[in-house]
Amino acid sequence: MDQELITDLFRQMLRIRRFEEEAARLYTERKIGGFLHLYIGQEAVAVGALSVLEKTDEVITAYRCHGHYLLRGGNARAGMSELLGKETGCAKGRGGSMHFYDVKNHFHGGWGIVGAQLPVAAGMALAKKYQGTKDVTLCFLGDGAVNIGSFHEGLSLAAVWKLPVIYIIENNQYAMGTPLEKTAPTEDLSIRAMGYPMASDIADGHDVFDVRAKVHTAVRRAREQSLPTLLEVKTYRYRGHSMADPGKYRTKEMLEKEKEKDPIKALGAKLDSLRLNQLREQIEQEIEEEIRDAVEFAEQAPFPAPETVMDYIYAE
Ligand SMILES: Cc1ncc(C[n+]2csc(CCOP(=O)(O)OP(=O)(O)O)c2C)c(N)n1
Ligand SMILES: [Mg+2]
Repeated sequence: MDQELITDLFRQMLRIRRFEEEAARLYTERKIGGFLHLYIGQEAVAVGALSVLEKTDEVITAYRCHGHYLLRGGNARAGMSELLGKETGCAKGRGGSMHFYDVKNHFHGGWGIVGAQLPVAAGMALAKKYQGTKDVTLCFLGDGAVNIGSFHEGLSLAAVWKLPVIYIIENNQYAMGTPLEKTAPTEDLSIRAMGYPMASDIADGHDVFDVRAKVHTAVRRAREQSLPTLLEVKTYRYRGHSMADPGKYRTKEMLEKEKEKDPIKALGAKLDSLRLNQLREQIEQEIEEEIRDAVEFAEQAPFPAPETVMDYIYAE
Protein backbone atom coordinates (compact mmCIF):
# COMPACT_ATOMS: atom_id res chain seq x y z
CA MET A 1 0.00 0.00 0.00
CA ASP A 2 1.08 3.55 -0.75
CA GLN A 3 3.06 4.80 2.29
CA GLU A 4 2.42 8.43 1.51
CA LEU A 5 -1.32 7.81 1.48
CA ILE A 6 -1.33 5.89 4.78
CA THR A 7 0.74 8.60 6.42
CA ASP A 8 -1.47 11.35 5.10
CA LEU A 9 -4.71 9.68 6.23
CA PHE A 10 -3.20 9.09 9.68
CA ARG A 11 -2.14 12.73 9.89
CA GLN A 12 -5.60 14.01 8.93
CA MET A 13 -7.43 11.81 11.43
CA LEU A 14 -5.07 12.65 14.28
CA ARG A 15 -5.28 16.37 13.49
CA ILE A 16 -9.06 16.30 13.92
CA ARG A 17 -8.83 14.19 17.10
CA ARG A 18 -6.33 16.50 18.77
CA PHE A 19 -8.21 19.63 17.69
CA GLU A 20 -11.35 18.28 19.34
CA GLU A 21 -9.66 16.98 22.49
CA GLU A 22 -8.39 20.51 23.05
CA ALA A 23 -11.85 21.88 22.28
CA ALA A 24 -13.30 19.59 24.97
CA ARG A 25 -10.75 20.89 27.44
CA LEU A 26 -11.57 24.53 26.60
CA TYR A 27 -15.27 23.77 26.97
CA THR A 28 -14.78 22.39 30.48
CA GLU A 29 -12.85 25.58 31.26
CA ARG A 30 -16.02 27.44 30.17
CA LYS A 31 -14.25 29.19 27.33
CA ILE A 32 -16.70 27.89 24.72
CA GLY A 33 -20.31 29.04 24.82
CA GLY A 34 -23.30 27.11 23.43
CA PHE A 35 -23.08 23.54 22.21
CA LEU A 36 -20.04 21.45 21.37
CA HIS A 37 -20.59 18.21 19.42
CA LEU A 38 -17.43 16.15 18.99
CA TYR A 39 -16.59 13.86 16.07
CA ILE A 40 -14.19 11.74 18.14
CA GLY A 41 -14.36 8.13 16.94
CA GLN A 42 -15.87 9.05 13.56
CA GLU A 43 -12.79 10.63 11.99
CA ALA A 44 -12.24 7.88 9.39
CA VAL A 45 -15.56 8.77 7.75
CA ALA A 46 -14.77 12.34 6.76
CA VAL A 47 -11.08 11.63 6.20
CA GLY A 48 -11.73 8.68 3.88
CA ALA A 49 -14.52 10.48 2.04
CA LEU A 50 -12.86 13.85 1.53
CA SER A 51 -9.55 12.25 0.53
CA VAL A 52 -10.99 11.52 -2.93
CA LEU A 53 -12.32 15.00 -3.69
CA GLU A 54 -11.01 17.73 -5.95
CA LYS A 55 -10.59 21.24 -4.53
CA THR A 56 -13.64 22.63 -6.36
CA ASP A 57 -16.06 19.92 -5.21
CA GLU A 58 -18.60 21.06 -2.63
CA VAL A 59 -19.04 19.76 0.93
CA ILE A 60 -21.88 20.33 3.38
CA THR A 61 -22.70 18.65 6.69
CA ALA A 62 -24.64 18.86 9.95
CA TYR A 63 -23.47 20.42 13.23
CA ARG A 64 -20.73 17.81 13.97
CA CYS A 65 -18.60 19.73 11.54
CA HIS A 66 -15.12 20.56 12.85
CA GLY A 67 -13.41 17.66 11.08
CA HIS A 68 -14.97 18.33 7.69
CA TYR A 69 -13.92 21.98 7.96
CA LEU A 70 -10.31 21.11 8.82
CA LEU A 71 -10.12 18.58 5.99
CA ARG A 72 -11.40 21.04 3.42
CA GLY A 73 -8.30 23.13 4.08
CA GLY A 74 -9.72 24.94 7.08
CA ASN A 75 -7.20 26.71 9.23
CA ALA A 76 -6.88 25.39 12.83
CA ARG A 77 -6.43 28.93 14.21
CA ALA A 78 -9.66 30.10 12.56
CA GLY A 79 -11.47 26.96 13.72
CA MET A 80 -10.37 27.30 17.33
CA SER A 81 -11.20 31.02 17.21
CA GLU A 82 -14.70 30.20 16.00
CA LEU A 83 -15.23 27.88 18.97
CA LEU A 84 -14.21 30.66 21.31
CA GLY A 85 -16.47 33.20 19.57
CA LYS A 86 -13.57 35.34 18.39
CA GLU A 87 -13.48 37.78 15.48
CA THR A 88 -10.71 35.69 13.87
CA GLY A 89 -13.03 32.68 13.57
CA CYS A 90 -13.97 31.09 10.23
CA ALA A 91 -17.47 32.58 10.67
CA LYS A 92 -16.11 35.66 12.44
CA GLY A 93 -17.13 34.22 15.79
CA ARG A 94 -20.84 34.44 14.90
CA GLY A 95 -21.43 30.76 14.18
CA GLY A 96 -19.66 28.82 16.89
CA SER A 97 -19.14 25.07 16.93
CA MET A 98 -22.21 24.13 14.88
CA HIS A 99 -21.69 26.64 12.08
CA PHE A 100 -18.14 26.38 10.81
CA TYR A 101 -18.06 27.74 7.26
CA ASP A 102 -15.35 28.27 4.65
CA VAL A 103 -16.71 29.24 1.23
CA LYS A 104 -13.33 29.70 -0.44
CA ASN A 105 -12.54 26.08 0.38
CA HIS A 106 -16.00 24.98 -0.85
CA PHE A 107 -17.18 24.06 2.64
CA HIS A 108 -20.76 25.13 3.34
CA GLY A 109 -21.28 24.32 7.03
CA GLY A 110 -22.26 23.44 9.75
CA TRP A 111 -26.17 23.01 9.84
CA GLY A 112 -27.96 22.82 13.19
CA ILE A 113 -31.42 21.78 11.97
CA VAL A 114 -31.44 18.03 11.45
CA GLY A 115 -31.67 17.25 7.73
CA ALA A 116 -31.70 20.90 6.61
CA GLN A 117 -28.57 20.49 4.50
CA LEU A 118 -30.00 17.75 2.24
CA PRO A 119 -32.14 19.89 -0.11
CA VAL A 120 -29.43 22.58 -0.03
CA ALA A 121 -26.95 19.97 -1.28
CA ALA A 122 -29.34 19.06 -4.09
CA GLY A 123 -29.48 22.74 -5.02
CA MET A 124 -25.71 23.08 -4.99
CA ALA A 125 -25.35 20.00 -7.20
CA LEU A 126 -28.00 21.34 -9.58
CA ALA A 127 -26.13 24.65 -9.84
CA LYS A 128 -22.84 22.91 -10.57
CA LYS A 129 -24.47 20.75 -13.23
CA TYR A 130 -26.26 23.73 -14.80
CA GLN A 131 -22.94 25.61 -14.95
CA GLY A 132 -21.48 22.70 -16.90
CA THR A 133 -18.83 21.74 -14.35
CA LYS A 134 -17.85 18.18 -13.44
CA ASP A 135 -17.80 19.01 -9.73
CA VAL A 136 -19.60 16.79 -7.24
CA THR A 137 -21.32 17.63 -3.96
CA LEU A 138 -20.83 15.56 -0.80
CA CYS A 139 -23.57 15.90 1.79
CA PHE A 140 -23.07 14.30 5.21
CA LEU A 141 -25.96 13.55 7.54
CA GLY A 142 -26.60 11.62 10.74
CA ASP A 143 -28.65 8.43 11.08
CA GLY A 144 -31.18 10.60 12.94
CA ALA A 145 -31.91 12.52 9.75
CA VAL A 146 -33.34 9.64 7.72
CA ASN A 147 -36.90 10.00 9.00
CA ILE A 148 -37.17 13.71 8.49
CA GLY A 149 -39.04 15.30 5.56
CA SER A 150 -36.03 17.01 4.03
CA PHE A 151 -34.30 13.61 3.64
CA HIS A 152 -37.05 12.65 1.20
CA GLU A 153 -37.05 16.07 -0.46
CA GLY A 154 -33.30 15.99 -1.03
CA LEU A 155 -33.12 12.44 -2.33
CA SER A 156 -36.19 12.85 -4.54
CA LEU A 157 -34.77 15.90 -6.25
CA ALA A 158 -31.36 14.26 -6.62
CA ALA A 159 -32.88 11.24 -8.36
CA VAL A 160 -35.38 13.05 -10.56
CA TRP A 161 -32.88 15.67 -11.72
CA LYS A 162 -29.97 13.17 -11.93
CA LEU A 163 -27.74 15.26 -9.71
CA PRO A 164 -24.01 14.65 -9.05
CA VAL A 165 -24.52 14.47 -5.29
CA ILE A 166 -23.48 11.83 -2.74
CA TYR A 167 -25.45 11.59 0.48
CA ILE A 168 -23.33 10.02 3.20
CA ILE A 169 -25.14 8.79 6.30
CA GLU A 170 -22.75 8.83 9.23
CA ASN A 171 -24.49 6.06 11.12
CA ASN A 172 -23.03 6.40 14.61
CA GLN A 173 -25.96 4.33 16.02
CA TYR A 174 -27.54 7.15 18.04
CA ALA A 175 -29.62 10.26 17.54
CA MET A 176 -28.88 12.11 20.78
CA GLY A 177 -29.66 9.36 23.36
CA THR A 178 -31.96 7.31 21.10
CA PRO A 179 -30.42 4.13 19.68
CA LEU A 180 -31.19 3.46 16.03
CA GLU A 181 -33.16 0.27 16.71
CA LYS A 182 -35.87 2.37 18.37
CA THR A 183 -36.45 4.51 15.28
CA ALA A 184 -35.55 2.32 12.28
CA PRO A 185 -37.06 -1.06 11.40
CA THR A 186 -33.88 -2.17 9.58
CA GLU A 187 -30.21 -2.02 10.51
CA ASP A 188 -29.43 -1.10 6.93
CA LEU A 189 -30.33 2.53 6.20
CA SER A 190 -28.88 2.51 2.69
CA ILE A 191 -31.81 0.40 1.41
CA ARG A 192 -33.87 3.57 1.49
CA ALA A 193 -32.13 4.47 -1.76
CA MET A 194 -34.38 1.93 -3.54
CA GLY A 195 -37.41 4.16 -3.21
CA TYR A 196 -36.09 7.01 -5.34
CA PRO A 197 -34.24 5.07 -6.83
CA MET A 198 -30.51 5.67 -6.74
CA ALA A 199 -27.33 3.66 -6.24
CA SER A 200 -26.37 2.76 -2.67
CA ASP A 201 -23.56 1.20 -0.71
CA ILE A 202 -22.36 0.50 2.85
CA ALA A 203 -18.90 1.23 4.23
CA ASP A 204 -17.09 0.33 7.44
CA GLY A 205 -16.44 3.63 9.18
CA HIS A 206 -13.63 2.16 11.25
CA ASP A 207 -11.68 1.48 8.08
CA VAL A 208 -10.58 4.67 6.36
CA PHE A 209 -9.60 2.74 3.22
CA ASP A 210 -13.04 1.15 2.89
CA VAL A 211 -14.71 4.56 3.20
CA ARG A 212 -12.30 5.97 0.64
CA ALA A 213 -12.95 3.16 -1.84
CA LYS A 214 -16.75 3.35 -1.57
CA VAL A 215 -16.79 7.14 -1.84
CA HIS A 216 -14.43 6.94 -4.79
CA THR A 217 -16.91 4.74 -6.67
CA ALA A 218 -19.77 7.11 -5.85
CA VAL A 219 -17.75 10.17 -6.86
CA ARG A 220 -16.94 8.58 -10.22
CA ARG A 221 -20.62 7.82 -10.76
CA ALA A 222 -21.45 11.45 -10.00
CA ARG A 223 -18.65 12.97 -12.05
CA GLU A 224 -18.91 10.74 -15.11
CA GLN A 225 -22.65 9.97 -15.27
CA SER A 226 -24.16 12.77 -13.16
CA LEU A 227 -25.95 10.31 -10.87
CA PRO A 228 -26.55 10.43 -7.12
CA THR A 229 -25.62 7.82 -4.47
CA LEU A 230 -26.76 7.11 -0.94
CA LEU A 231 -23.84 5.73 1.06
CA GLU A 232 -24.20 4.52 4.63
CA VAL A 233 -21.08 4.45 6.77
CA LYS A 234 -21.24 2.48 10.02
CA THR A 235 -19.35 4.32 12.72
CA TYR A 236 -19.50 5.16 16.43
CA ARG A 237 -18.99 8.29 18.50
CA TYR A 238 -16.90 7.91 21.63
CA ARG A 239 -18.07 11.10 23.33
CA GLY A 240 -21.59 12.15 24.27
CA HIS A 241 -24.02 13.62 21.74
CA SER A 242 -22.76 16.99 22.94
CA MET A 243 -20.61 17.95 25.91
CA ALA A 244 -23.81 18.20 27.99
CA ASP A 245 -24.68 14.49 27.51
CA PRO A 246 -23.92 12.13 30.43
CA GLY A 247 -24.39 9.12 28.10
CA LYS A 248 -26.69 7.04 30.29
CA TYR A 249 -28.07 5.13 27.28
CA ARG A 250 -24.97 2.93 26.94
CA THR A 251 -22.68 1.10 29.33
CA LYS A 252 -19.00 1.75 29.84
CA GLU A 253 -18.30 -1.76 28.56
CA MET A 254 -20.16 -1.11 25.29
CA LEU A 255 -18.13 2.02 24.76
CA GLU A 256 -14.80 0.37 25.58
CA LYS A 257 -15.58 -2.44 23.15
CA GLU A 258 -16.22 0.07 20.36
CA LYS A 259 -13.02 1.93 21.14
CA GLU A 260 -11.06 -1.23 20.34
CA LYS A 261 -11.87 -0.45 16.70
CA ASP A 262 -10.38 3.06 16.91
CA PRO A 263 -9.34 3.87 13.32
CA ILE A 264 -6.51 6.16 14.45
CA LYS A 265 -4.95 3.54 16.71
CA ALA A 266 -5.27 0.97 13.95
CA LEU A 267 -3.51 3.15 11.40
CA GLY A 268 -0.83 4.18 13.93
CA ALA A 269 -0.12 0.48 14.53
CA LYS A 270 0.01 -0.06 10.78
CA LEU A 271 2.66 2.66 10.45
CA ASP A 272 4.68 1.02 13.22
CA SER A 273 4.44 -2.36 11.53
CA LEU A 274 5.87 -0.73 8.41
CA ARG A 275 8.75 0.55 10.60
CA LEU A 276 7.55 4.10 10.16
CA ASN A 277 7.35 4.83 13.89
CA GLN A 278 9.78 7.73 13.66
CA LEU A 279 7.65 9.32 11.01
CA ARG A 280 4.53 8.69 13.12
CA GLU A 281 6.16 10.43 16.10
CA GLN A 282 7.18 13.34 13.90
CA ILE A 283 3.60 13.72 12.66
CA GLU A 284 2.31 13.60 16.23
CA GLN A 285 4.71 16.37 17.22
CA GLU A 286 3.79 18.54 14.25
CA ILE A 287 0.10 18.22 15.09
CA GLU A 288 0.74 19.02 18.77
CA GLU A 289 2.50 22.17 17.66
CA GLU A 290 -0.26 23.21 15.23
CA ILE A 291 -3.02 22.69 17.80
CA ARG A 292 -1.08 24.36 20.63
CA ASP A 293 -0.53 27.35 18.35
CA ALA A 294 -4.22 27.41 17.38
CA VAL A 295 -5.35 27.43 21.03
CA GLU A 296 -2.88 30.17 21.96
CA PHE A 297 -3.90 32.26 18.95
CA ALA A 298 -7.62 31.86 19.66
CA GLU A 299 -7.30 32.64 23.36
CA GLN A 300 -5.46 35.88 22.60
CA ALA A 301 -7.72 36.95 19.72
CA PRO A 302 -10.33 39.71 20.25
CA PHE A 303 -14.09 39.16 20.52
CA PRO A 304 -16.13 40.89 17.79
CA ALA A 305 -16.73 44.56 18.58
CA PRO A 306 -20.19 45.05 20.17
CA GLU A 307 -21.20 47.62 17.53
CA THR A 308 -20.82 44.94 14.81
CA VAL A 309 -23.54 42.74 16.31
CA MET A 310 -25.93 43.49 13.42
CA ASP A 311 -23.33 42.82 10.70
CA TYR A 312 -23.64 39.82 8.34
CA ILE A 313 -27.31 39.20 9.06
CA TYR A 314 -28.44 40.05 5.52
CA ALA A 315 -26.49 39.56 2.29
CA GLU A 316 -25.16 42.81 0.90
C1 LIG B 1 -35.47 19.39 12.94
C2 LIG B 1 -34.77 19.12 14.23
N1 LIG B 1 -35.35 18.34 15.16
C3 LIG B 1 -34.72 18.09 16.33
C4 LIG B 1 -33.50 18.64 16.59
C5 LIG B 1 -32.79 18.33 17.90
N2 LIG B 1 -31.67 17.43 17.61
C6 LIG B 1 -30.42 17.91 17.54
S1 LIG B 1 -29.33 16.71 17.16
C7 LIG B 1 -30.51 15.52 17.11
C8 LIG B 1 -30.14 14.10 16.82
C9 LIG B 1 -29.57 13.88 15.47
O1 LIG B 1 -28.90 12.65 15.40
P1 LIG B 1 -28.09 12.20 14.13
O2 LIG B 1 -28.73 12.74 12.91
O3 LIG B 1 -27.91 10.73 14.21
O4 LIG B 1 -26.69 12.95 14.24
P2 LIG B 1 -25.49 12.71 15.27
O5 LIG B 1 -25.69 13.70 16.40
O6 LIG B 1 -25.54 11.31 15.74
O7 LIG B 1 -24.26 13.03 14.51
C10 LIG B 1 -31.74 16.07 17.38
C11 LIG B 1 -33.00 15.31 17.44
C12 LIG B 1 -32.92 19.48 15.60
N3 LIG B 1 -31.72 20.03 15.76
N4 LIG B 1 -33.57 19.67 14.42
MG1 LIG C 1 -26.36 9.61 14.89
